[in-house]
Amino acid sequence: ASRRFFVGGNWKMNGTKESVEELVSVLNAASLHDETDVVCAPPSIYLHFARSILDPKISVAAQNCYKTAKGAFTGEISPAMIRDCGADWVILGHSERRHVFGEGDELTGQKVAHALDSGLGVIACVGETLEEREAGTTEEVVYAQTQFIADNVKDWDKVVLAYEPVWAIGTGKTASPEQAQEVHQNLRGWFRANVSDDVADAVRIIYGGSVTAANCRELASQDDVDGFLVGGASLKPEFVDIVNARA
Ligand code: G2H
Repeated sequence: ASRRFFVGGNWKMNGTKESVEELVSVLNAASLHDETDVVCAPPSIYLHFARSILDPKISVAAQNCYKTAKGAFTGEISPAMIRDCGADWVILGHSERRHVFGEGDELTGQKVAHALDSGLGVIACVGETLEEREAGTTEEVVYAQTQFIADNVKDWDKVVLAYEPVWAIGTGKTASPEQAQEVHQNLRGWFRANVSDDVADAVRIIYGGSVTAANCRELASQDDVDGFLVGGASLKPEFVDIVNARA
């Protein structure tokens, strides 16, 4: 595919200043494919620190943000603050936000709109639960989630869609390359039918859910898999192999 490969490392709620320094020194020293966009998403409290020591060729993302610039929203961070810390991206609608913290499609959409308005790129996540997959509603679920995101996007250049089946997240159960390709291809078809041919051809659809150095190459070889959102393995040196997964 002609789309630029995109690999994000979602560190989730992990790390210390010391472990961030160790991981950053591994990443800074690694030879990362030039044709791949690499983004690391540390916990918000380490955003500024990680940005200050990471090689500029690696971008930084926050893992979440709120839907307004400032105000009385104890515990939240805004896209303006994320940018002020030197980061360019934010992950929104991650399944842990949806399922652990009860954030719905509407709030996720509002966050997408505000983050884009504020100049951040957005890694927007969708994905079905095991129950939904077994009920045969995977497409219905991911299309509905994508619609809420699309309703809030004007410029798709700043958006990457992450397909993360909930049953594959942190479970060690990766979607098979065929399962991932099927949903990615269907999502691209959804863009063709509901947004435009140009967006369908250009938008990066990345896969997340137990991606490792061992399974990344076969996944990366699928036509509609344009990269990864990596959790557990992004904390380890094997993240470098995942960044370089595309032959
Ligand atoms: C899915 C993924 C990163 P993991 O949440 O967003 O995590 O690779 O640990 O399944």
